[in-house]
Amino acid sequence: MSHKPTIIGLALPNIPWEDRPAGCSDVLWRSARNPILPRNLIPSSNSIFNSAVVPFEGKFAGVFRCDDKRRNMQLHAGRSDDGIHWTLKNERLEFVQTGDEPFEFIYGYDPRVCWIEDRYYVTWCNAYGGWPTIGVSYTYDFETFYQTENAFLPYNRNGVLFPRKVGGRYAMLSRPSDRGHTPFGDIYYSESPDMVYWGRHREVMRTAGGWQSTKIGAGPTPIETTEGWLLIYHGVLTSCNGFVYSAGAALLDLDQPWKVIRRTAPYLISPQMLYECVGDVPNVVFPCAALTDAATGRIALYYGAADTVTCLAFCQVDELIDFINSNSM
Ligand code: BMA
Repeated sequence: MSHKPTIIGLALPNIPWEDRPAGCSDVLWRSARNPILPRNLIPSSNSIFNSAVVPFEGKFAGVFRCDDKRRNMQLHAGRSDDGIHWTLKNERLEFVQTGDEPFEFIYGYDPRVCWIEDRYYVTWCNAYGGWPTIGVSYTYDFETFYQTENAFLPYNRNGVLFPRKVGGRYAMLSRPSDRGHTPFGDIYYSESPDMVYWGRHREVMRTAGGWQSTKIGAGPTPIETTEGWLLIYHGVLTSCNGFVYSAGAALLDLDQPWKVIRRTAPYLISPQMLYECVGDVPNVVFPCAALTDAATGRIALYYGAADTVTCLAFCQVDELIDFINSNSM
């Protein structure tokens, strides 16, 4: 490659950051402060994980998956000055209904937050009549959240928006699934002219060997780079002790994101630290958000660990893209 791959986007000088520890040769390295959100940060929470954060008014805001002490899956809004220390509302997020048929909130989990044009969109796994599909809402201030139409019919999970229109239309990745703990799953691409009607569905990628052999699902909002959309995604292996959730990365074509340029054969991160291996669901790393600084190429990746706590890891975009190129399937 003749030039250094870079992020196409805004600078974020206050991105949370720690240099790669001495002696570490991994392309993605964990924060020494993990887990950054403990499971009991707010009185109502049993666990806080698989959560999404974005830059907001010079600081940070986010939507967090907090399972409550009844073990119901809830979404909570949060704020932070530095992306590390968070203040979460103890009460779950309530949606203002915008449609003619108000949606009852039954459960919500695995939120993603994505700035598009003039607002922050929140997508999540939303129960419609009790079955999972992709909920859609938007907010301007992380105080009031307006719920719109679900993107798809049940059963679907891991709905992840692109941060700008592609070919003149909004774009979303998702993972059609089933009513249970889905033992299959591939990543698909869909387009919408208006964020209500979704179609022109395209297959992006299927399961592959090893860590990504049972199912795969998009993670954070795709990151626009000079080499394509950088997609960090989770992959699941079925071991004799159950599912193991790891994460890898792919590069998707900028104009036709359903076309995979390359994708990693090895994982970038798998459950290895105690807080990833021990918790309510052992052996899970589940990325849902990434902060990026286009000026330095720094990426801060937020991921849930063991369905219990929220963690942070770091990488440099040029090193990650070199890794994808030299470890491609
Ligand atoms: C998936 C989702 C995730 C969770 C994972 C492991 O189906 O429910 O929220 O992290 O299972 O339990």
